[in-house]
Amino acid sequence: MTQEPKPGISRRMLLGASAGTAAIAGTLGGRIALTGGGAAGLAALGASPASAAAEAGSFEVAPGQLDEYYGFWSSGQTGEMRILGVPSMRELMRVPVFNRCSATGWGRTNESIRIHQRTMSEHTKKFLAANGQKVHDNGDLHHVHMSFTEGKYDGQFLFMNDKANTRVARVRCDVMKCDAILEVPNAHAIHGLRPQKWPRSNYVFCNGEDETPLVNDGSTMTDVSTYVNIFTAVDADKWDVAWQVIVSGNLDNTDADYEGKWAFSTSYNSEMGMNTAEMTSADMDHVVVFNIAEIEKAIAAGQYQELNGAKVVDGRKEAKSQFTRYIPVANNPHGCNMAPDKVHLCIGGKLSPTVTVIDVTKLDTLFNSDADPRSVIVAEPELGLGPLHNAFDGQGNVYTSLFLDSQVVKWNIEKAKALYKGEKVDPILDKCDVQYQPGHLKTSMGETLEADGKWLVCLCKFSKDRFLNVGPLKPENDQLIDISGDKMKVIHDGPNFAEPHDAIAVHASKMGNIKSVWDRKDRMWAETRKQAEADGVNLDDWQDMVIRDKDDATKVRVYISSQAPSFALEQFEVNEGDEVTVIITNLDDIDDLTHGFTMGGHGVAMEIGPQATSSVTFVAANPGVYWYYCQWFCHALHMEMRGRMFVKPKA
Ligand code: K7E
Ligand code: CUA
Ligand code: CA
Repeated sequence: MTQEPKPGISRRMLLGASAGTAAIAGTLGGRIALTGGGAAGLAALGASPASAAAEAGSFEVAPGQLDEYYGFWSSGQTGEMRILGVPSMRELMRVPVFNRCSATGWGRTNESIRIHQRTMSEHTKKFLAANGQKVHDNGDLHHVHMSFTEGKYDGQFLFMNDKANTRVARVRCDVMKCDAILEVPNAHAIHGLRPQKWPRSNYVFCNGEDETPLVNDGSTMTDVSTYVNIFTAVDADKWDVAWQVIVSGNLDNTDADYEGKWAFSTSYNSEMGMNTAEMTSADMDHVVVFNIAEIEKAIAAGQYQELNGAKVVDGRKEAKSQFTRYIPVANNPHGCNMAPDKVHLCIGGKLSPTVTVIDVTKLDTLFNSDADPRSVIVAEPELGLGPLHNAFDGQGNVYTSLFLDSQVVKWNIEKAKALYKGEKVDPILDKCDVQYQPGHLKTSMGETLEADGKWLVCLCKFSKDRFLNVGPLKPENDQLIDISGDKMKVIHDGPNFAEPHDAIAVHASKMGNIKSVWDRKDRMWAETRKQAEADGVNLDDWQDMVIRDKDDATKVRVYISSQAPSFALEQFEVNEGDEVTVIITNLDDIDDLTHGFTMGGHGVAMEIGPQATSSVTFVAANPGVYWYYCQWFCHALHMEMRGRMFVKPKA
């Protein structure tokens, strides 16, 4: 469905008018009222009710109204997580994770560097030392997923991957800050990532995509027989590796079942090829099934090898273990999505125009008998060109992105199964053009038992002509599609920056524990508090201190509290060459009263939320007067919220 702008009709009106009959009405704790009264909605925008009737139907999240869903978006190579409102598609927040953030100081403040450094490998430490950096400041964040309790989102954590530097991270939902990053050993390029769904997210499953020698110490590049890929289960609470499995072929996307028994991964390189021709040479690749109970049993019995601190078992085909089974599927599969009916696992064919449907209740027989591994396949409908990912409406239907066809196809699982059995039925219910070439797509609550079939976000890799030209680098296009009726309807074009791969839409009722003010004792700055205590400073008090370290006279700690519109300290003095740590505590406890600290000319800026403490360390290399200021607009006298650092020349 296309939306041709007409003279005299604003884009906003078009949005209001193009939603078909998809009026949504909901209240949520009295906070949310999304009303779909066509005529009333348009009248509020100053349009005539007559034109509303002509276009039929309406939806609107008017100014001051709240969205029904939180959308958690990945940002690809930007390295952050984003929060959007759905269905308005308004961007609400950016949460820096693997990237450096100029606004919040993430990746530069001591608190964030500690989180980054806590689990850094020796290899990375050496690399960063040689390159003069404190942490990697790029990431490639593809997949964001929320923690589950019994198959439903529990609003506790969000988990995400960094393909670029083989890391996984956790974001606390109560404050929407990253609190743990793990560099996964042995594996390379963590791509697919999913939490366990049942009984809760004890594990986060992580796919290593890039093959390397198991012991990657530079002894060979050419002996490809030494290359492996690694599947990792991360302990979601400790944020450390629980166990790893060596597999045959590589690993692309992953998902878990609703019984806590299995994890699944697609592999596009069962060939273990080192170039595109080799990686696409076989007729079939495979889906790996991981038997969680069998792996846990072996780990508990000590039947594993330890490699770089991780417990590793061998699940390769030739090891003939009870850890894995390999189900052949058409060459170069991609998406891996477990349906909320708890039975059907859908595998995107990518090079094949099909989606392969696996009945997970048949998997036990694969582990207990010599059954043909393909006997667990119950449907393989041909849907269109380039099927990548699958999403669900909770009513037995699947939405599959067709990359090459630039379409979303809606199809029915039971009909596809009937067709597979030889009945003459067409499983395809609808096709919808999208702009253009979609990758992931996600339905509201669709990867949980509470899939509600209301909205579909379709993340298109290209926007081409949909927006004003902004130069050779174009935005991507995240489209919102109404799936509440029989026919899909594109409601909204959402330009987005490099490069969302995946998103989830979580009903706002799941997010009740988000705070507006920090807890003064928050664990994020436990180490800073400890240092303050040792220095005899009370962070909860309106005070200021400049303390020279007892053991290292070149180290200075400057404690400053802030209350709009002032810093407790209007000036301080250090010596040329000192390593200065500025620790700021925001004593304001009002919603939305964030202060900042920017030290002019020193590459330093940070956010200090209400009741938060933040600290940053820099070297005062050059003598002179430097102003510091609050860069977060906080008061009518915000411009005046500044002070001076004097750097005294060496004698
Ligand atoms: Cu989930 Cu883009 Cu990493 Cu498919 S991947 S598109
Ligand atoms: Cu404090 Cu602006
Ligand atoms: Ca292949």
